[in-house]
Amino acid sequence: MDMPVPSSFNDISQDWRLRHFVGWVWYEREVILPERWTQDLRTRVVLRIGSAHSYAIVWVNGVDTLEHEGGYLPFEADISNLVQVGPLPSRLRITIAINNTLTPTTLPPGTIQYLTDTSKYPKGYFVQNTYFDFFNYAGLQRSVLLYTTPTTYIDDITVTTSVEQDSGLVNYQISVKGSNLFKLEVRLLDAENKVVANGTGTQGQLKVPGVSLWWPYLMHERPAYLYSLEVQLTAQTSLGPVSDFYTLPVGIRTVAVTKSQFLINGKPFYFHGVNKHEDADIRGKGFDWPLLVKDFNLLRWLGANAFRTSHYPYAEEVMQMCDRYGIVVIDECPGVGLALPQFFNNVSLHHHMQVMEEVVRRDKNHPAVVMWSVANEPASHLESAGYYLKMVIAHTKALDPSRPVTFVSNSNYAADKGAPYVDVICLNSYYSWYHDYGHLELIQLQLATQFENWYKKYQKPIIQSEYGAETIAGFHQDPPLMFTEEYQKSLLEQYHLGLDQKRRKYVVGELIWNFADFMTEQSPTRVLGNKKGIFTRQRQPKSAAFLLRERYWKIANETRATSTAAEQVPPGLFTADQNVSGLSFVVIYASREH
Ligand code: BDP
Repeated sequence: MDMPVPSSFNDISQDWRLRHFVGWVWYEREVILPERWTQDLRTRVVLRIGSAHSYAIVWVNGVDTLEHEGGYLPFEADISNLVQVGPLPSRLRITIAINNTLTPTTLPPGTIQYLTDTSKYPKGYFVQNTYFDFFNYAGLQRSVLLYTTPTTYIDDITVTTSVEQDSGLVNYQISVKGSNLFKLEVRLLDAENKVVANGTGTQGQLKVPGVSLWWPYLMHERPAYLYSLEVQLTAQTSLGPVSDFYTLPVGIRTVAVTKSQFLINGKPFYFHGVNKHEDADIRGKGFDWPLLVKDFNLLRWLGANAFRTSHYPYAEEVMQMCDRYGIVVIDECPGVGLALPQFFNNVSLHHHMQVMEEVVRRDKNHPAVVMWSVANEPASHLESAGYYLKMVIAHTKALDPSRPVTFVSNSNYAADKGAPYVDVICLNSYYSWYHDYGHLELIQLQLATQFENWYKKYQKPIIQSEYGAETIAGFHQDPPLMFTEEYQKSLLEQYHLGLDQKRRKYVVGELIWNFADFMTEQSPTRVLGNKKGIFTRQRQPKSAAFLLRERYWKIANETRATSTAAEQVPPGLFTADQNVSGLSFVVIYASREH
């Protein structure tokens, strides 16, 4: 059958078996390569898969080329040897087999359960059990690309930044592959394309006097300032000279954590934002530009300055947008559903560390990423989980000493075995929803107890990383009853009163669960998915969105590092300036004066 890429395969067909399918699916297509790709042997041809959920094997012209475990990160292979042979035109058959089965050693983990009572189930009947609350969409959910580089090429760039008085410092490290006979020239350009610093060689430090820092959205009159690092490679190969060029957006900023604050550029930062999912009608978790730009416009409308990539790394285009819009990111790996003791084993630990390597390698240069999250709600009261989290966190810190590391807990403060190793405590709680449901009057007391217990024990800044209520858009009851828009609003209001008690002390953020309604497995407690969104799955606001918008703009105006009068009110109209891969245009549809 025809299958669009990128898209999840589940909601595309009319066949219910495909929607619930567990096992191997096969994608295949043919492409004809341009002659210059296959005839010029100084060209390297690469096949890159943005993500394949969850385990993938790739064949090129029937040759087993590449395997990858883990659904939300990219992988690639040099296929030059396979395409620079044989007659023209160079026809390429790409075959990708994908298996969405989750096992105790995948991330996220899952179990396969065989149901053997033949009076109820046919022979061989099994179900996939998962321990997380979103639908296990699968397939080629991000773009599959063919691209070229010269045979000697810029393989990787690592940038870290710091600030000294009014100068920015950009440390770079460049890895070149293919030859040792090369020259590297490095230039840093400002937003007006003026060269502000330059260097040579594989590593160095660029100094930017009078630096424009990268600030989060609403924290400064000029947020998200990006420089461009241009790297020019010239090299000698046995077939003659080659050159490669790469340009990397660079935001100069610092991140630090104290006992009670989260600092960006030395100023206290308060996360007021959302948790998201990659999720929408029909495409499932398939990457979609219109959806993405709509989501960013909603975030800006809301006055949100941050989100967490609950519960897996999002598409790279999302991260690029965050850099450009100043939306701060807690970058979470797919360590979700670590609910059973058998999931904390050595094979899983090794894989989890490898996944962190892939996340850090992919996202290390994004100024928007200010913290790594290695897991969501693991069974962190277990001794084995304590050791496991300690190891994953230590590994992540070794990979990137420049950012704090956390995991998101829903354990009791006294029982949690992972909290000693995090820099920031992230807590999920659902008072008056999963506990004491209907009793909104208990929220403030229970929230105060939660914060005080955790802070007293750990003396670390705390983020309320989830709270919320299931809400069916259009359901109304006053006085409020569960599942209505009034109940969601009232629950939020009670949480906000509790948060306000602590937010100038040691609570450094609040992230609503969830930005939008999203699909889950079917269950008696889910009505066509999880309905805790403040927007519907189609991105229309519930009443709570307006409540949150008022709050976020108010907090932003209070906590701004510097401010201008023009930005004291939520802008109804603004200029959209987008220039990221696959989306390169500027639309000016109204000026502030109108
Ligand atoms: C939290 C989970 C999140 C769920 C949410 C809920 O972290 O993935 O969707 O609960 O139940 O515990 O809505």
